[in-house]
Amino acid sequence: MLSVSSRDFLKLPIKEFIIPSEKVAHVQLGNNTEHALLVLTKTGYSSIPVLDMRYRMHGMISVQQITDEILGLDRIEYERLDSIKVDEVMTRDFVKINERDTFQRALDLLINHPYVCVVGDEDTFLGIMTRRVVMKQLKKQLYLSLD
Ligand code: 2BA
Repeated sequence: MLSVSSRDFLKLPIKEFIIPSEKVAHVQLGNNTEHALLVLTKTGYSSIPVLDMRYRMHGMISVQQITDEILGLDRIEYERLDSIKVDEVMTRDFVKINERDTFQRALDLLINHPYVCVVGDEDTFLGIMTRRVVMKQLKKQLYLSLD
């Protein structure tokens, strides 16, 4: 049974748990997939957001999507990377969340997604909410409830 404080906790706005945009690795629309693969490999993340020059959110791109795109019959065709744009490969079907949304909404979404993008007006990218952050907060809350 949830304690009252846990119920209140679930209703908290996500604002204070967001990883802010300036700390999130991203690529831009129009970048080629060679650049995207470089950013993904250097940062170690498997998927990152795709933004435009005005920092609006357009999609997400992953290592898996890129390698899938250049998979030939019996080899990976790396030489094609510079001619394929991020826009051609990224997924536009992504989950977004508002900074006024509750922790509970983020928790529900993060069951099926490793991270969700937080957007403001006109899809302006504000940052991400990740499973790791949610797990850390849940752990804190659980330990508090045991005291
Ligand atoms: P993944 O890249 O698949 O990473 C899965 C988990 O592995 C991460 O979970 C984190 O715990 C760890 N991890 C991976 N690369 C890391 C790194 N360079 N530094 C520290 N830890 C790393 P979460 O932290 O919950 O992140 C979930 C997903 O959110 C990541 O999935 C990634 O797609 C995205 N992400 C997280 N932080 C990001 C950032 N600063 N920039 C861009 N994307 C980020």
